[in-house]
Amino acid sequence: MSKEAVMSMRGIKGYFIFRQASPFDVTQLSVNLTNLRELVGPYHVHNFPVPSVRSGQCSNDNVGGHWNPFAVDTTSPTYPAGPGSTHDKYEIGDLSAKHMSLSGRSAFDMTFTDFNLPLFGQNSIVGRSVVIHLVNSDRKRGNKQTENMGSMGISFSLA
Ligand SMILES: [Cu+2]
Repeated sequence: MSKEAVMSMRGIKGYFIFRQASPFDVTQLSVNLTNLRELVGPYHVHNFPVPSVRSGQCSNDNVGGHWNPFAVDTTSPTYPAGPGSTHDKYEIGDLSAKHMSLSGRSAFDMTFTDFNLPLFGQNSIVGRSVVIHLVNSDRKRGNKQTENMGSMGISFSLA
């Protein structure tokens, strides 16, 4: 299965592609973004889709907190501040902590392997949203509504 979230907001253009061949395979996450102007940092899968009536537009719509079906405690002192821990230690949706922040970048073109980012089953990210946050957003406040650089829906047509 392959799902794509395409964005073109506030001058930023690019996409996230999520690929997982079966529930028993790892997920490949490809991130390609241009014209970031060093404005953004964290990016996450949030709980709810961007309302379809406004999708494609820049939005601060409430898409809920980070997708975290295993209730990993991000306020714990042992919660990893960045990449390097096994993926089960992070919220499923905390993509930038698991892989790499966008901060300080003008462009970004990377592919990551994620052992805990399902496109199948009850913990799937399909039908949710990807949110890119301004660089000065606090990760621990990321569960609340902070300034978003733009939200975009992950396509969830399952044909
Ligand atoms: Cu977020």
